[in-house]
Amino acid sequence: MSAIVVHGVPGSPFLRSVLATLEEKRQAYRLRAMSPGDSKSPAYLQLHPFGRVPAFEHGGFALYETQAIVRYIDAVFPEPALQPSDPRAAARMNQIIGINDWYLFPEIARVIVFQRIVGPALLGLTPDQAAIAAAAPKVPTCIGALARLLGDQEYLAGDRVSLADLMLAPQLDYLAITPEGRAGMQGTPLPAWLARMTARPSMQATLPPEKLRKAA
Ligand SMILES: N[C@@H](CCC(=O)N[C@@H](CS)C(=O)NCC(=O)O)C(=O)O
Repeated sequence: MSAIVVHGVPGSPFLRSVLATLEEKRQAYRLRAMSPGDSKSPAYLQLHPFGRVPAFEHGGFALYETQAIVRYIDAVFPEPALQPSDPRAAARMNQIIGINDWYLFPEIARVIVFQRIVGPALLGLTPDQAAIAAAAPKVPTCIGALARLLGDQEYLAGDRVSLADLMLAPQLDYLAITPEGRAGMQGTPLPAWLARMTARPSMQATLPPEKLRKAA
């Protein structure tokens, strides 16, 4: 089997989704660890023209966009299946991945997690309180929607872990250690789900660097 290479900045939640998916599949991979500025280098832009992480290579096939990568991994390495076969459960999984890509990351995590954790820990920045205050009112809508979709299920798309869980857990693992995220998740089933997810060997094997975990 061809070697898998994943490019990314350690600590990136999208990178962690790809690595945790590979861990769930018990597939070996090589992480090409990048520094934050490297994603805009001419060499990396050949792999990912939008200059984001992660990027993925498998036997001459190069791919970017996390949800495309994790779906590819699930297709190429079928066991254990990480996408439900039931059409409604699959639709829920896709809906939740969409919520991550359109609302949770760009409107909330990219601001609050960056300002409170990533910027201070990796770039020495001081949190921009105005940016945090502008993003905070969006937390209840997004977290509330995710909590309702989870309901009393074990995992986001039903009783088995799916790509929705593997996309969301790295994002919420960070958000949960910010005051805004903690308050938003309090009283919902999300903390118990997150505890279940973070206890999985795949999530334990892909923990962010310690300085990021301690920064919140
Ligand atoms: N849609 C992309 C988003 C990836 C993304 O935004 N990654 C962040 C790190 S978690 C990044 O590259 N940030 C650098 C930047 O915004 O320049 C995906 O799904 O892979």
